[in-house]
Amino acid sequence: MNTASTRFERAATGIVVAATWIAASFVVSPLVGGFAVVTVAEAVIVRSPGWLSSSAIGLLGFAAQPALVAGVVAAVLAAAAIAEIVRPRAPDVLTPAYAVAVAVATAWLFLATGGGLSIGVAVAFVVAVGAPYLAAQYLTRPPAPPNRRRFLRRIGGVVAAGAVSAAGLRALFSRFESEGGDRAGEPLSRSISPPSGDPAFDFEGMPAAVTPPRNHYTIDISVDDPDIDPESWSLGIDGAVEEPYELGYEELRGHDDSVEQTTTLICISNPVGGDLIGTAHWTGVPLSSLVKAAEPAEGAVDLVTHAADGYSEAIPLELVEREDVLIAYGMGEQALPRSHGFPARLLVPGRYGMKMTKWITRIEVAEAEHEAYWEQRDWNERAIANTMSYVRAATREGDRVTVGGVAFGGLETGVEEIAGVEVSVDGGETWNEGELEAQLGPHAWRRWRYAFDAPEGSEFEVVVRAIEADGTVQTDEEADTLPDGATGWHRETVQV
Ligand SMILES: Nc1nc2c(c(=O)[nH]1)N[C@H]1C(S)=C(S)[C@@H](COP(=O)(O)O)O[C@H]1N2
Ligand SMILES: [Mo]
Repeated sequence: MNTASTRFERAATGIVVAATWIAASFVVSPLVGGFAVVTVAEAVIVRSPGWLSSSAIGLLGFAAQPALVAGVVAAVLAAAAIAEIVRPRAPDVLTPAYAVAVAVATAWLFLATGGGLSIGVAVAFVVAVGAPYLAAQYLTRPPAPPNRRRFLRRIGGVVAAGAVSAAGLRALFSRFESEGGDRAGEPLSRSISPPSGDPAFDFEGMPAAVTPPRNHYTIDISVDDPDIDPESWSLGIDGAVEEPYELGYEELRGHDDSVEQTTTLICISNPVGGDLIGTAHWTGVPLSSLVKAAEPAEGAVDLVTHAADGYSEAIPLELVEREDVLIAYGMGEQALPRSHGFPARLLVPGRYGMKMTKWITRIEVAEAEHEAYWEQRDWNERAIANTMSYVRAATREGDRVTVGGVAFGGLETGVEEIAGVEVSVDGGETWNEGELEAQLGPHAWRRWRYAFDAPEGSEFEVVVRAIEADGTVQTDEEADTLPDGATGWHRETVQV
C-alpha cells in the first residue's frame, strides 16, 4: 500500500482547509465587525501604488473591488494548496508550526478588522481557527492515507458539516451585528424641502434636477463601507487649536446652524460625458461654525479630515470662511446613507468629490501641509472641478427636436458660475444659445436645453460647451482624468 498521500490529496486538503477558514471568517464577520478577506483586499488597495489603484478604479469601476476580493480568495486557496504540498510530512498530521502560523495570522487579521480585542473577536477567533483545525483532523485521520474514494467522501463530509454549521452560526451571529447602520438613511426629524427643478427640463432622457440618493454614484477606496455606530461615533476637532472638542451625532444633527443646500458632486476620474456625477440636497452644519468654536491657532494653514476607512483629505484653512462648505449629515429627506458617508461627511462645493471625506471622524487643524490619500497618488491637490457640459437627451414632438443635458462650473466663488451654454447640432460648425435652468444651489449643476425644427428620422452630432460668468468658453482641449480631471467638449450623435 502507498504510504504517502498523493499530491492531489495534499493540494485538495490544503484547499478544503483554507476554504473552511475563509467560510468561518465570513460566518464570524458580524462578531468581528468585518470580513477578514475584505481587510486583506483593502490593505492591498491602500498600499498599492497610485497609478494602479486609480487606473483600476477608472477601468473597472465598481467591479474593481469585488475582483480584488475574488483575487485574495484565490491567492489564499492557492497558497494553502502549495503549503500542503511542500510542508514536512512525517508524521502525516498537522505540524504545530503550521497551526500556530494560521492562528497568529487569524488573530492579527481579526484584531485589525475589529479594531481591538473584544469577547466577540475572541469567540470569532475560536470558530475561525477551530473549524479548519477540525476539517484538517478529519481529512487526515487514520486510515491515512485513505483511498481516493474514501478521501473524496471525507471532503464531502467536511462540506456538508460546514454548510450546516455555517448557516446556523451565521444566523446566531448576525444578531450581534452592529445596529448602528440601521440609522443610516433614516428620515430626518426636521422637515427638508429639496427643490424639484423646472419641469420644462424634465423631458425624456434628462437627469432629475436632484438625483435620488439611491441613483447617486458612489466611489470609495474601501471594499466594505464602514459601518459606524452613531452612539459611539464622535467628530473630534483638534490639532493646532486653542479649544479642542468632540461632537456627538445627536449634537451635530441638532446643531443650531444647520442648513440645507443643493450641491453637485463629480469624481475627478469621471471622463467627459461620464456618469460619476450627481446632485443631491444636503443638510449639514457649516464647517466654519464647527472649526471656529475650536479657535484655530495663528500659523495654521490646512484643515485635514480623517475618516473611519483610513482616508484623509486636506483643504486650505481659508476655505473654512466659505459658508457653503459643510459637514453634511442629511441627503435628501434622510440621514446620510451608509454608502455616502454615514454618519457625516465633508462637502466642498465646486471641488472634485475626492475632497469630500465620507465617514469623517476627525478634523485636524494643521500647521504644515498634509499630503492626502489621492495626492500621494498624483491627483491634483486643489481638485477644483473643471467647467464642463454634457449632452444627455434628445427628444422629438412633431417637427420640434429638443436636446438637453447638464453643465457644471468649477469656479471657486460665486453662485452664478456658469453664464450660458452654446449648443451645436452640426458637429461644431455652427453654435446656438441654449437655455439654462435656474441654479438650485451653490455649485449645483444647471440643466440646459435647446430646441429646433427638423424632419423626422434625422441624425445630428450634438456638441455642447459652457460659458463661464466672465465670458470664458469652456476649453475644447482634451485632457485625461489624471491628474487634473478631464476636459474637452462632449459630443454625442443622436437620431430623432
Ligand atoms: N472616507 C472616504 N471618503 C471619500 C472617499 C473614500 O474612498 N473614503 N472617496 C472620495 C471620492 S474619490 C469621491 S468622488 C466622493 C464620492 O462621494 P459619493 O460616494 O457620496 O458620491 O467621496 C470621496 N470621499
Ligand atoms: Mo473621486
